[in-house]
Amino acid sequence: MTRSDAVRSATLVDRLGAVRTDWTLDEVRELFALPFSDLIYHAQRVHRLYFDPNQVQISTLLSIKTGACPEDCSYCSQSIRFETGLKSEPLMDLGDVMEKARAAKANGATRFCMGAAYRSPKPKQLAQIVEMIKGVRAMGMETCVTLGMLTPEQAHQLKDAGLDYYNHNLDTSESHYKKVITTRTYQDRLDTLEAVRNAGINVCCGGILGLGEKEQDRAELLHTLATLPQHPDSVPINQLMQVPGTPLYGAEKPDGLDFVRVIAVARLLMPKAHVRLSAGRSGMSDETQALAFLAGANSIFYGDKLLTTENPEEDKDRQLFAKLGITPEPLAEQSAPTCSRPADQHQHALAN
Ligand code: SAM
Ligand code: DTB
Ligand code: SF4
Repeated sequence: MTRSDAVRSATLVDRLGAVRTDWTLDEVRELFALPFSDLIYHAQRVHRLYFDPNQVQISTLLSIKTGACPEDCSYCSQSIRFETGLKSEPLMDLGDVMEKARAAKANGATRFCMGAAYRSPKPKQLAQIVEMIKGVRAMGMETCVTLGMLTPEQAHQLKDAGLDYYNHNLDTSESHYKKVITTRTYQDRLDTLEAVRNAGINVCCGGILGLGEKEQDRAELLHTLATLPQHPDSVPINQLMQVPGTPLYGAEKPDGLDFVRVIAVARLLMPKAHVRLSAGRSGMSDETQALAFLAGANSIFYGDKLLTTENPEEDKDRQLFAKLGITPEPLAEQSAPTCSRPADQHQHALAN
C-alpha cells in the first residue's frame, strides 16, 4: 500500500458509521479490499452503534402463489420456462394464509413475508392480498409482500392496507442483470422501488450471490443500494439456492468468506438497515453463519422452507441461537401493529 492509499483508507475508515447516500464506487471497492479482520472489526464496530449485536430479527416466508411465472429469471424454480418439476399452486385462500401466519407467530416470527410468483399482480389478486395483509397485521405481526412490479397506484393500495415492507430485489449489478433476466430491466426494478418508497412503505431490497457474478458486480450492487435516495430498511443477501432445471444450476458457489465480506460491506454502507442472512443458510456451516452475524447480519428467515426450497430445520436454528447467545429482536414500539400485544411477548420459541 502506498502512503496516499493509506491516507485515503484512514479517511474512509474515520467516516464509517455515518449514514451516507453519497458513497463512490471507489470507496465501496476499497472496503472490499480491506484485510478480512479489519473489515469484520469495522463492521462489528459500526453494527454496535445502531443495534444490539446479540439480537436477530426473525421473519418467516410463505409462498402464497407458486410457480407458472412468465418471467425468465435464470435462478428461479418458479419460471414457466424451465423444467424444474415444481407443482404450481394458485393464490392461497385467506384462511389457509392466516393459519400459516398464526403458526409463524407462535414460533417467534415478528414479520410474515408473503411471496407470489407474479411479473406484476392483477387488480383481483391484489384485492385478495390486501385482505391477507390486514389479517396478518391484525395478529400483531409486521407484514411483507413480494409480488413483482407495482404501479404507484398499487403501491398506495398496499400502503392503505397497512403493509409494512415490500421486498423487491435488484439481485446483482445492472450489467450482470441482463445476463440473468431478459424479461424486465434494471430500470423496471428501480421504478418499482421508487413507487414503494414514495407510497411510504419500508423497502426490502437486496441481492443474490452465486449468479456467476464477479466481485465488481457485488460492489456495484451494494453501491446502487447504498446510493438510493434512502437506504433500504432491510437488505436481504441471498446465496443462490441451486434448482435443477434452471440455467444457473451448477454455477460456481460463492466462497463462504466472500459471502461474509459482502455482508460486512453492506453493514458499513447501510449502517441502520437490517441486513438479512437470507436464502442459502441450509448449505452453510454454523461457523460461516456466526461470522455473518459478526459481520453485521441481524435478520434471518426462520422455518424449514423458504418459498420453494429448503431452509435449516427450526431445531437446528434454535441450537445455533443458543450456542451464539442470540435472542430474537422484539418488535420496535413504533412498528408494532396497533392491536398487538406487548413486544416482549413475541419472543418465545427461539428465546433462550
Ligand atoms: N416474482 C416476484 C419477484 O421476482 O420480484 C416475487 C417473488 S421472487 C421468488 C422473490 C425474490 O426471491 C427474487 O427477486 C430473488 O431475488 C429471490 N430468489 C428467487 N429464487 C431464488 C433462488 N433460487 N435462490 C435465491 N434467491 C432466490
Ligand atoms: C429474499 O431476498 N429472499 C426470499 C424473499 N426475499 C422473498 C426468497 C428466497 C427464495 C429462495 C428460493 C426459493 O425458495 O424458491
Ligand atoms: Fe418469477 Fe419472481 Fe421467480 Fe423471477 S424470481 S421467475 S419474477 S417468481
